[in-house]
Amino acid sequence: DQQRSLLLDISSRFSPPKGVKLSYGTSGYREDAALLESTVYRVGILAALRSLKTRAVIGLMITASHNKISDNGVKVADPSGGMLTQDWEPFADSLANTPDSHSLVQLIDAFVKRENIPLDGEQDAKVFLGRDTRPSGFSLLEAAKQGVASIVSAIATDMGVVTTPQLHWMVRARNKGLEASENNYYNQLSSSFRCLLELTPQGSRPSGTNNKLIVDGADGVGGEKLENLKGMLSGLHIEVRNSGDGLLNEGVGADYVQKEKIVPRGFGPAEVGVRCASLDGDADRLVYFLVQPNSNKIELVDGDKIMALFALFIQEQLSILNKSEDGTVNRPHQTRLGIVQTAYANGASTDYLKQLGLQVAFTPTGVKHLHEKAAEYDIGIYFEANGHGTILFSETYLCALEDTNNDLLSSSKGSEKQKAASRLLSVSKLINQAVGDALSGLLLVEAILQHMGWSIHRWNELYHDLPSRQLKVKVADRSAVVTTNAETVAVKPSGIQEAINAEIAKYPQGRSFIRPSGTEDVVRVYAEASTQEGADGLANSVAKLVD
Ligand code: NG1
Ligand code: ZN
Repeated sequence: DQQRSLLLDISSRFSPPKGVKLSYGTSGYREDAALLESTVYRVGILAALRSLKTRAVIGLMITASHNKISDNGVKVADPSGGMLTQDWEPFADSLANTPDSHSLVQLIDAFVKRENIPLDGEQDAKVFLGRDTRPSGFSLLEAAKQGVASIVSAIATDMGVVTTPQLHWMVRARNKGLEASENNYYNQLSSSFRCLLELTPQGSRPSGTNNKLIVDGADGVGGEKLENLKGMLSGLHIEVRNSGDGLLNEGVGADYVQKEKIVPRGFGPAEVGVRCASLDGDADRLVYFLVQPNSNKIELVDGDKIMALFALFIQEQLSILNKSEDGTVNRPHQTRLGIVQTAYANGASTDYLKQLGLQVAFTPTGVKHLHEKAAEYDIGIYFEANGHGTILFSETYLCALEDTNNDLLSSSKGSEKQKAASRLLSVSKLINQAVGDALSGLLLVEAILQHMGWSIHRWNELYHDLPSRQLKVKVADRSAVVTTNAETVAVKPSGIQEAINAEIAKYPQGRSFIRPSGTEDVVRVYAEASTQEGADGLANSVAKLVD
């Protein structure tokens, strides 16, 4: 039939690279860009099929985030704007690895039948395409378009060069029946930011130089987008550096800053005392930092600390809102606020959050896991230490909050309660509900600092990080390491966990775990201890056990 011959015809132009096994990992496919054409083509097909199955718009993003410029990658956004459902990952894997057009057609045939996908041409499939600034993105975009075009009645819309969170946001907005252009995104962020600033308590706004923020754009797409956004903001002075003239991710960006704890290119002694932030290559990660005097080292304010700031602010608003007239907390109006971290969260951050009385849950690494867990609460906050995270508000909770705010607006406009409700609503609009977003996260950090009247130093003092060390070990087969309990315990190779425990026992406040990376061919080692020497020593001895 028509569909079959279309697929055979187009797919014969895209052959997978020989001898490479691809796998849809923590963040889709990621490889040397030269190896990816057929994979991106096939992910185009997958996105179109997913759109038919869900009867909604699907996103396809071409990026390799913080990885080097010669790499690229591709990932799919589901109708909610979140990551592709895990049920489809095995299909994604078989699709990418099947050797030729005939096996491809057979595979698709079988999957379409099994999933009951309406492939009769009666229903349109819609896929939004986006890419970051990598030079290879242009030809890979063509491959994605061909993939979508291989499904009868599927339409691809090119959103151009965008951040990963922008594309996810657009998919989510469109599926809610809203307008979903880049301008709509900027408008929503800037207007909710303005609302939050208007609700800042009198007298807490820091003045003068305190108000300047310098942002390292990783020489990627985020810097350029922040330049656009910043023109729409008042009450905040942002200077963007590394916004695309230098080499992407080379000595710059959130990943570099967080892992190396060294100033990014273009920052130096002149920035001592200034609030600085760093985005990653596709602007879905955000960290803050302070340049240390007389060295190229930085004081890192990581994803965990961003989360602590968000949690504190949300908790404060909830306690105002949920307090009854006699000062006690209204039980029926208790809001389920949940915090989600991974084993990489600094132990000091977990202690701090628990000491605030918050519920802290752990999931394996990878945004899809954190996101899913956070979605179980009325308000769920998740962050990875590396700066990827966001705040999720459940639909039910948001509706109730809208109602409460409307009631308060008519009964006691301008009261503390009403302001707290308004602030929470503004947060839900400012913070990207689809996926972690460095730009929206940055605006929320800035709004909260102004609300609290805090400098970055004050914020950084919320708690002190335990010294930590991350190492990676190249191994023949990383899948030899199998973990359980949110990756904190290694069940394979057998005996290794006992050996790790024996090392941990040698260090005060020692903690360490190993896990296979989902994005690189390595086993990662993490260690924490009361001193930096301890953390380094523990990481090194655990790495030796893996080797
Ligand atoms: P892997 O390679 O699975 O450790 C890394 C990050 C994740 C996540 C993904 C996607 C660490 C330790 N791991 O995953 O948190 O961000 O990349 O980019 O930072
Ligand atoms: Zn990224």
